[in-house]
Amino acid sequence: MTTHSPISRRHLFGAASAVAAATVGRAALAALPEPARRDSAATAAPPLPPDGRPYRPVVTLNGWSAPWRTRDGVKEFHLVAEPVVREIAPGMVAQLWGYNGQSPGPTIEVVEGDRVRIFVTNRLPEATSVHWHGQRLPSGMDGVAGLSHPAIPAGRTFVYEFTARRPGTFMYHPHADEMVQMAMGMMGLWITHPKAAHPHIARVDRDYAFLLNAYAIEPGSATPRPSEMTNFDLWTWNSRACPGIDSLPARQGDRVRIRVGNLTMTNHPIHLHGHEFTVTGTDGGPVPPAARWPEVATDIAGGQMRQIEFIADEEGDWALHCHKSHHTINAMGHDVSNLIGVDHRGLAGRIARVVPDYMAMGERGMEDMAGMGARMPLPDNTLPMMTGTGPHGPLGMGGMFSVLKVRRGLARDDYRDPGWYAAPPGTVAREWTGPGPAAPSAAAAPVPAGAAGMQVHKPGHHHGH
Ligand SMILES: [Cu+2]
Repeated sequence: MTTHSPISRRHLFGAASAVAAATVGRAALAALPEPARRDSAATAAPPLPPDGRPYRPVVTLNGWSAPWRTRDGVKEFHLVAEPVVREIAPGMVAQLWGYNGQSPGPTIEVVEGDRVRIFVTNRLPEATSVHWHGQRLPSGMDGVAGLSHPAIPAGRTFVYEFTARRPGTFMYHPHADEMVQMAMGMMGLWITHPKAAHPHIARVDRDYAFLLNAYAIEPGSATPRPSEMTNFDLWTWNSRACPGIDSLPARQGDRVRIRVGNLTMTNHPIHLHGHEFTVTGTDGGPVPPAARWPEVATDIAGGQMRQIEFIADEEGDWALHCHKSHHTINAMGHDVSNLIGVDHRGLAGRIARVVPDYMAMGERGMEDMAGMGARMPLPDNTLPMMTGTGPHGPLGMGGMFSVLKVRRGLARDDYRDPGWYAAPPGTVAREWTGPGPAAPSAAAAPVPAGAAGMQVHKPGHHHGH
């Protein structure tokens, strides 16, 4: 695996441009839409569509939507596959592959019935392709290198063109050396909005979208290890890990949609606190209302997407996270020994003299580590395993964790972090400082011998009550 420093990235960029100019020709290159680029991992305020049918845009968490150019009634986008530098969270950057300056690439938003043309320029050191996950399209546009069309060689630009036939939440990613290219971060979201009122698609006040992804990046390094299948140490949403994932603000009473696509190699049960939601859509399309049921967690398998919806009617700060507890921590960085229940006072210090950075699981669990980020010696460019600070102390979370922030009186399109919830007096769990429990009463009836044992019901021998 080669690694790309920012310097070699710039070098590659220039070299690839020269190759493209020589092979595509000046006239064809002049016809390409200027590729939009973004260097920041902040959530971009969604722009309203400048032309074409109107829609309410999605908010891509820590991401953005691609601008387009309309030519002869066709929406033209330009994706540039290239090495990128992505901040995973403050204190850690990763050298990934992505599109247009970021991983994931920009979200493509179109309207049902739109004719769409996507130019894909390959500035990677190897061939790639783009598969439009979930779309109905001509088979030659499906992006499986070698099956649908030849792979896009390094330095070349290919054109995909099809009609966005059905509304829904979709994804895009390579189908060429995909083990490497997806492990390196090449993916993006595709949203097709309905062209008119749809019986199974509600109008929502806030429409969030993110992809589940995962990286195997050794502590102290910056480039993912693409051969990894199970032992990932960074569980991310849109290539961001807690505390780097932006919160999801909502005005109290808003109807909120969250679209989640999974491009990892395992499933993720996504859990929302304080509200019930229904799954209103999958990558197969909108779910008819009669087929929906309430949930507080929904499992999303690899290659699936789920659209959940709810009314944000409870004010407060509500966790939204993967329910696999190993997915809400960051890189362990050590083979952590399990010493729960073992008194190891002094042991860690003695081992640390022999093994630098040695860390044992505390004999009282690992909660002590939650506030340890600042004190623990960590290799450079490594996130603490449990991190983040809430209004009441260390959060002790990492990975796939963010917060739905429901507030009264937020402005309609205000996506700025409203800060921590100021809970009304008397509504926060607190330490009990009253008297302890009464001593067990000797007057309690003794348990008759055998009462706690198993009762055997013989066939044909009915016990009445
Ligand atoms: Cu998970």
